[in-house]
Amino acid sequence: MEPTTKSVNELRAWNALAAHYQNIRELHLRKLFADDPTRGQRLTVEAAGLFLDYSKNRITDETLKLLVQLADESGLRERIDAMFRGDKINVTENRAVLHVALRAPKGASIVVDGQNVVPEVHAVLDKMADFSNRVRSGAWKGYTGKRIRNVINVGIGGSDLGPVMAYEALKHYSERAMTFRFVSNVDGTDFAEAVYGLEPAETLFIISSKTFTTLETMTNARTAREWSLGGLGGDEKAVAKHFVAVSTNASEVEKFGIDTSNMFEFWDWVGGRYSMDSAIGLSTMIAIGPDNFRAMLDGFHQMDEHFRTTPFDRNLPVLMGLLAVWYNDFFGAATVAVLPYEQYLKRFPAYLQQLTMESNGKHVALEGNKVSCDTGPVYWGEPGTNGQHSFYQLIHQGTRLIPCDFIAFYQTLNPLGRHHDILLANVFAQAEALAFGKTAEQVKAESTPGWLVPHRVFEGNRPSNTILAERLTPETLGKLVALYEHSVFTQGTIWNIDSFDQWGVELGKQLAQRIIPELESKEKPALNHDSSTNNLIRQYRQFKETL
Ligand code: G6Q
Repeated sequence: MEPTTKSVNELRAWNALAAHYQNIRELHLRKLFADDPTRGQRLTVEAAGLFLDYSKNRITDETLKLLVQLADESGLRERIDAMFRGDKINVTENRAVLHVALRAPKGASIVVDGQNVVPEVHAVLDKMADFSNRVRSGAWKGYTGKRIRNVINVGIGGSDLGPVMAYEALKHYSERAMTFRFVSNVDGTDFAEAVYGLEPAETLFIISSKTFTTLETMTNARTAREWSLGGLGGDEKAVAKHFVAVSTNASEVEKFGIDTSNMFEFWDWVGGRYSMDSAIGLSTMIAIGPDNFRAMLDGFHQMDEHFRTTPFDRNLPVLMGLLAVWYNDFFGAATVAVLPYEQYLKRFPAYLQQLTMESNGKHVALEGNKVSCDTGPVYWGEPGTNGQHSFYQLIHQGTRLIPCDFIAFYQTLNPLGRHHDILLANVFAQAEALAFGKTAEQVKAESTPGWLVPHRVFEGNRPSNTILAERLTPETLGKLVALYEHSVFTQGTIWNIDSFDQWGVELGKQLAQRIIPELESKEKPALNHDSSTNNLIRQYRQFKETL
């Protein structure tokens, strides 16, 4: 099928879905399951070791057929091919989108501007591996000859969230003799707490910034240099032993004073929020070692291949992306909850927030016209079972529909008595309760007083996906992240938006640059903002004068 430039609500499948929605909007999951005793096995798919149960979604076979048609009519096949081929599908920045090249095996060929980028990717990986091994073994010494025991990644957004999430997710595999910390916020507290109790002589900073110009990162990097040199006697030569950079911008790295032989490169075709598997993952590699890092890349690659080659009706990321569109645009569900039943994945929802919302939080289609439907839902979540004791109430009995992704593992990395069975019982129970609820009859049958019955009824019909995998390994983490990356891609393709730019973050940055001198100037500045902003600036200046 030819890709289309039609707006999404002009597509045949979209209109068929709108009509179909009217027919099935009231259809209850209780009925769908009662009518088809095999539904719980039938609506499942396993790929690359991830098992997806999507049976507890408010869909019929007809819904699925129409959603797959929507993917076809939206040109998803062509878009996938274009991405993997290295076409410049990030049109507003005129860039290829090739995070898939970061995990391509050595012999693969992916050509950007006439050049196969895969050998460069592997050259950087080898350089990272060599460096990581030297730091881990103690062969890399600090300026005073002491070995490095602490690694601090300084970066923000895509240069922070992936490394933080991956470190937490893979802590089980990490070098426990070393300390890993992360500084992102320009709030000095972040830096102060990150270095608290650490020895400069044993501390290595990784300055991670694609552009090497980001205000927060460069501010933190300069503070780090002062802290480091301050503790090492002030000799500039110490910088080479305690600072490395991950960037695309060699000249800025050099200006900062980092030896470019200690720079780990990546490329403009790697988007920030798609970069945890590039050199931005250097802290991850030092923590878990090169072999584990390569296993993670292999997991990513397995999911890439599944996404690239599998028919849409059995394609995990495509199915998840289509279901997200179904709820977002037809049920009007504004959010998706991601609920990992795995403590190590505690930062996974925060990571996904950037991946999903920076990618698909767009109101303009590729051609520049305003989109005709809602785009990117809000992604949020917390690990289970903690969430059950806070916000799940709203998911079960509130007035809003919140589709949930439950994530769990058959095997725990920390077997302790009955913990894991109890954990898994909870995840299964939550999905069951959301789908099937509890009727007034059931509540009455428990001798509940009449006035209390409505409060104790669970309507049910609240949809969820359940994703299961054997164990949280580096490889599994790679698969999970790639699953969501490609689900985001699928959604963005349906909405016909550029999932790879982020112009929405620019205005605030520019305004902050204008306000900084207004806060710092000795002279009272002439303020030309709105009356609220002017007043806030004056309030702050007045307070500063009292110090
Ligand atoms: C992600 C964004 C953004 C970026 C940060 C940091 O896709 O582009 O979050 O990662 O703004 O940018 P630098 O790596 O250039 O410092």
